[in-house]
Amino acid sequence: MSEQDGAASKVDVVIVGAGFSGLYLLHRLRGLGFSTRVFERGGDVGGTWYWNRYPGARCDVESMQYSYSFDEDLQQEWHWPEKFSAQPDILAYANHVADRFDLRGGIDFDTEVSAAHFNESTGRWLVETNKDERVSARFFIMATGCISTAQVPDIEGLSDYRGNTYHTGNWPHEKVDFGGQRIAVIGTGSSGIQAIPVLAEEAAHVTVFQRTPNYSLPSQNVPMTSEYEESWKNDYQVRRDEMRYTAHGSIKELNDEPAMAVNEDRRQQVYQERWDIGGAGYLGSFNNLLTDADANETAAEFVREQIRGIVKKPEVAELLAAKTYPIGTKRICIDCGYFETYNRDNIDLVDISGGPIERMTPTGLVANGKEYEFDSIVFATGFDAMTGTLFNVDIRGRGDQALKEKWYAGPRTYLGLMSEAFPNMFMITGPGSPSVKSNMLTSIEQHVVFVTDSIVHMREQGFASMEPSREAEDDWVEHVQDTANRTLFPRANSWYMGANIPGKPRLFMPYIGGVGRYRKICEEIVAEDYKGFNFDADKARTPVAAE
Ligand code: N01
Repeated sequence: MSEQDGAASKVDVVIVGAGFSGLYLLHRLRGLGFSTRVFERGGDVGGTWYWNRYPGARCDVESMQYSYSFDEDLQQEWHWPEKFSAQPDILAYANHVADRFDLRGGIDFDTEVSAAHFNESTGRWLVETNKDERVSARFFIMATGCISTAQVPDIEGLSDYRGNTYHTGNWPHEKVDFGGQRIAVIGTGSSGIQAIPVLAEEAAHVTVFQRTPNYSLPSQNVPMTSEYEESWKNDYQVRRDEMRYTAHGSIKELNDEPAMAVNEDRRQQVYQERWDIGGAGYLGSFNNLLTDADANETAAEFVREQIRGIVKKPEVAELLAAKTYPIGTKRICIDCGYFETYNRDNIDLVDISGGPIERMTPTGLVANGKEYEFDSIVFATGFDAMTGTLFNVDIRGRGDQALKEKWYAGPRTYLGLMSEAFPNMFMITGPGSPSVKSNMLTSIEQHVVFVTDSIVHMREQGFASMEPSREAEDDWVEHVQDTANRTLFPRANSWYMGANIPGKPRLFMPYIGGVGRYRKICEEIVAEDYKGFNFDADKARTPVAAE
């Protein structure tokens, strides 16, 4: 694909995705006077909240914190109905933002970017869509989210099955009526654990196929109270600033002492208090739960004991109690009555840890040598996370190098923002940044500001392109891995490690050094004249300017 092949329009920036990253990018770049095109494969805004409409879907970061901070009026005016919001409320918020800042008209919906090639002679990206449009852009930004390529396992005979199939990450827009149906749910990650209690309320019978049990904590979700809302709104500036320098981009109290520094009674008391409060703050019960295996085991065992207390059938409770990896090293799940659901008469749990689902049949599936019949099958089987969506676009940088080829042994980025040999291409919350190990909204805002500030810097300095040095990238990749290797995270077969996708390189993809630490590193890099980035000052090429 070359520019002579007929690029129709020219813009400063092409943005892929109209989720929370793409919306804020569009708003900010417009305000700075850059011309933009935004392509979104969905029919409307919202990204992950547009696609993940399964029953029970909600966010497990508190809404007062899982929201934009860039506009004071917006954060003062918006009202969240619950402490942890349900998917429809978060999607309504995304739509409100799109309308409030008049963003919708700047987005091409139902349009997928299929390729983006960097042209070395012009210093521009040629971007191609599935609607055969070609756009030439100075900057190319992948704002496509970290968990947006749904994964249906390659089970023999999948196409033979004649019932309905659904994936939690690609749920129909119209209400699905499971009334009177026998349904299967395959997968017990965050999505399955949220969906199963709601599905069990509705369906005649639910059979859950569990490959690996997950640690899940109660959300203890409650309706928003005016006192709580006001406590945030009266203090938003201060609290948002605090969030930006925390470990996970949200305010959760960390008990800054090691688990073994207190006696057993005190440990149990701390765990009980945190369990009762609800949410992921449980993992902050002590400061070494994710670095010390013995400390971790005390927190894990407390959760297993809760499961044994909730689930009436002891053999089911034991199957649900995770034992093969430390708590928190697979994404912690937050639920509304998940374990309680197994006390219902209309649910069965099938352990498939000993071997995969053997095959699908026209009426159901075969597992552990037994045949099951279902009216519908729900795949809650996760995503090709962090890299899958980047690889779905044929991205080629200098020397026609494909991103997929460069990253064959794992993602290689500087700060999770850029990759060497791909000039002027940015990723929002890319691999190697805190991304999925943080409150995504905090990290998205930081990346959007970094990227747009960099583009403004280039405009002011008359630079044509920006790209990390190979050395800076190598050092960062090593730092990301070293940081992960000092924790317990590599011990779990998680999607953080790429372990859920057959053949995917096994390495820890997000940066676990902490949101605050990462932000300070970025600030220092900018203060040191964008240390580690090379700028092409070739004035023969068009310097950055609004077109
Ligand atoms: O996906 P997952 P998810 N046969 O990969 C199983 C975010 N999120 O959609 O553990 C049988 O976690 C797989 O088994 P195993 C959040 O970051 C957030 O649930 O690989 N089973 C696992 O049980 C989350 O982590 C929110 O052995 C198969 C499940 O399917 C991320 O999205 C809500 C299988 C997949 O779990 C992804 O969550 C929802 C197979 N062939 C999601 N293949 C909130 O904010 C996979 N599995 C609350």
